[in-house]
Amino acid sequence: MASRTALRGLITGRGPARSAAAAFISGARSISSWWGAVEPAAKDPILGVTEAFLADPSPHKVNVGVGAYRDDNGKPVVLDCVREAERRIAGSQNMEYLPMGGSVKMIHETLKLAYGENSEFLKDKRIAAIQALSGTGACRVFADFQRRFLPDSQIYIPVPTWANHHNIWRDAHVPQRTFHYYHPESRGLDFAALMDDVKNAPNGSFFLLHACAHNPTGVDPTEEQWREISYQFKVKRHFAFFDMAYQGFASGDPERDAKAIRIFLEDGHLIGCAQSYAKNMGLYGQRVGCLSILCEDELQAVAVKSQLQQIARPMYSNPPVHGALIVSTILGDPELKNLWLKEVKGMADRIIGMRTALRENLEKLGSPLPWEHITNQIGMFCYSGLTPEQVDRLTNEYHIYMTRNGRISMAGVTTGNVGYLANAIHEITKSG
Ligand code: KET
Repeated sequence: MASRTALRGLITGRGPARSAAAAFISGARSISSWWGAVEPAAKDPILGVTEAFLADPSPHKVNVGVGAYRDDNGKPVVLDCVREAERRIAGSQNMEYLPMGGSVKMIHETLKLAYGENSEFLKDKRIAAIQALSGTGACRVFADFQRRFLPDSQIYIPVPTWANHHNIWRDAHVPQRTFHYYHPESRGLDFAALMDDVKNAPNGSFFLLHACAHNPTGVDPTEEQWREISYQFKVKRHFAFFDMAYQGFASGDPERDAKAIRIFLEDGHLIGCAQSYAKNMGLYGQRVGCLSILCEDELQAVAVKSQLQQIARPMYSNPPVHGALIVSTILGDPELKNLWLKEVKGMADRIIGMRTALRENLEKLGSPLPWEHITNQIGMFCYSGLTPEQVDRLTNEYHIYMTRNGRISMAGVTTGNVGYLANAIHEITKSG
């Protein structure tokens, strides 16, 4: 009985039950001290929102937390190109292990998306690449590689960034520094401060850059600004690591969304890149992505790839096979690839439509606040400017779930809930 109360306390983390949990834990410690000191971990700021949403019985609840695309009925989407690939694969797939580095065919198609269809680097075999456990896994293997071969290096991370970037480089024991990115007053890029930070960082520093559709701000540098950043990186001999989790979601066209990377390549940088098919192919739970590092020559690429594989082997041995086969089936067939491009554009367009609808609804309600940033920002998210306390009110009073930094996943906004969302935002912001 006591232990049941204690366990409930441990789960809910509240009141007397919480103390009962503590007492239970210290009692347990006398029997076995192994895990007695383990405290419950803090909730993840993004995935914790999904947990809270799922636990809410309200029929009005809205989830604009995690960056996961929904159709206009609020339902998860399996793309038609994926369904067709599944149909073609059915029956022919065996379940054998992939090589440590993953599917060669999937990697080849994936590199073409980042480096260009006719990339000389691909032809010259200068890119060391492995299939990764989606974008997160790609970042993590890179961070471990950085730590292993350049143990004195640090990573410069934008403020703000995707919360998990901090966890990834922390767990890889790479010291973190930050650089200016977002300018809250203008709700745009703080380009001058960013450039100062790039100039003031020690020569040869590592920078984490969002290739497009910056998360959480929805603010990207312009092409001209990317050129200046690339130039300054060249002067300072910095290393650019691109996290590209949203290729296609910024402009609706994956080729255009690779522009920042292409500028760096034109300028002769040896970049690193994390790619993910979670969002742009809707393969979230399949965990399929790619880590690549552009090297000086083929020999270096062979060595680097072998070391990346060596990091993967004791961690997860080899990556999952099914998602990789879906990707290579789609991208290896011109007809399916075209269908995919059309569907990516469709997702991006629906999000743009919802941006306009949310802004219009707020303006129609007579909101005294400016909301142009909703339509100026791009990609999956709107960095609304709502404070953590305002977000708490949205959740507690209106059952609207989002991250406490005020980020709204526009991919979760629909024709059916945009009015409700706008009204709730208006109610909690109208008094200033
Ligand atoms: N990078 C960025 C910038 C990013 O936003 C995500 C996911 C990832 C990498 C990793 O995605 P993966 O599923 O490993 O390919 N972001 C959303 C989901 C999450 O937090 O895991 C999000 O921000 O909601």
